[in-house]
Amino acid sequence: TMRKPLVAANWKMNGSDALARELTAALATVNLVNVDVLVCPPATLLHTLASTEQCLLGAQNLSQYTSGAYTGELSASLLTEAGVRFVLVGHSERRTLFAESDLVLAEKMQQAIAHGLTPVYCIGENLQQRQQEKTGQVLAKQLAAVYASHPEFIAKSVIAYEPVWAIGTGEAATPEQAQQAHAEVRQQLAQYDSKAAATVRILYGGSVNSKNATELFGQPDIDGGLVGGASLNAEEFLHICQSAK
Ligand code: G2H
Repeated sequence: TMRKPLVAANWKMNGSDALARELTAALATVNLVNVDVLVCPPATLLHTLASTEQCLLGAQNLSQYTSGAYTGELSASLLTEAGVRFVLVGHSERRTLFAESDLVLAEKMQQAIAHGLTPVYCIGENLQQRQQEKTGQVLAKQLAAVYASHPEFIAKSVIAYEPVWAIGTGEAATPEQAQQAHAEVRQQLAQYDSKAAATVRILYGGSVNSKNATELFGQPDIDGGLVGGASLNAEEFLHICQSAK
């Protein structure tokens, strides 16, 4: 495929300096030429991974503001100075636990792209929405919030489809469920820019592990994964990276 797979680790508020070192050492033992590996550690660990050639570096969040009196926040330019090239935007934990609205997320996407960061824009339906067969609608709304006014952002983004009911539950979507949602996302994006929709990488997230990765990543519209819990074990994460081709 024309889309190079990307496997991303989202450590969330976990990990340690030791894990960062262990992971780079593990990645150095294999030759992962056909897959991009991205690690998104907590911000205090970015420096440990910044000089490694074994993986790309990402942050888990950024501010919607450029600079100023925003205690505790990190701007896009602070992140780029720290060696960051990717940033998660709109992870469901940010949307729900920290009440990040579509409006704020659209601003964060603007900040990321204006500073040359590649945003990994996370979308996905919750269990109730799926049961009510509103998945397509939810994904369309989350995509529209960013891309309707900025179709040119699609080519500069990575998308992560993460069904909320599969996050950290050990219950991943089936490959068929995931493929269907990914195809839907690509179709939605094609309304805004059909060329970019064909080339944008859409990652699956939600209880990816070394056992289910191969089949998930083998689906035609799944271009890799966003891995939480299973990325906290270097060997397991390595296996998942090797499942993407
Ligand atoms: C979904 C995923 C990583 P986990 O949040 O973003 O986490 O693999 O633990 O479900």
